[in-house]
Amino acid sequence: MAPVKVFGPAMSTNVARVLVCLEEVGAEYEVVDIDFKAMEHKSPEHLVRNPFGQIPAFQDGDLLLFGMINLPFSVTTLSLSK
Ligand SMILES: N[C@@H](CCC(=O)N[C@@H](CS)C(=O)NCC(=O)O)C(=O)O
Repeated sequence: MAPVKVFGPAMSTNVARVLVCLEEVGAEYEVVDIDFKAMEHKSPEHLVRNPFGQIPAFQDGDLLLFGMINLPFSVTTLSLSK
């Protein structure tokens, strides 16, 4: 299974929360840095991932998620698919 992707700087608290959940379920993941200084979070590419232009954003194959409220869903899905 391809590793899931988490978009955002790993030092961000909200990104770290996603990473903690992924560690908890033992999922393979890749952190894709988003350069805040370069306003990469407002770029057209990132707005596809998160229309609010915020981090974190989460990708599992074709599934794109944003918003911390989606975390339990995504982590449960990952747990069940292992
Ligand atoms: N409610 C959001 C919070 C995410 C958030 O506040 N991200 C901040 C950085 S930690 C952000 O992207 N700020 C940039 C902006 O709002 O333009 C979520 O659940 O994902």
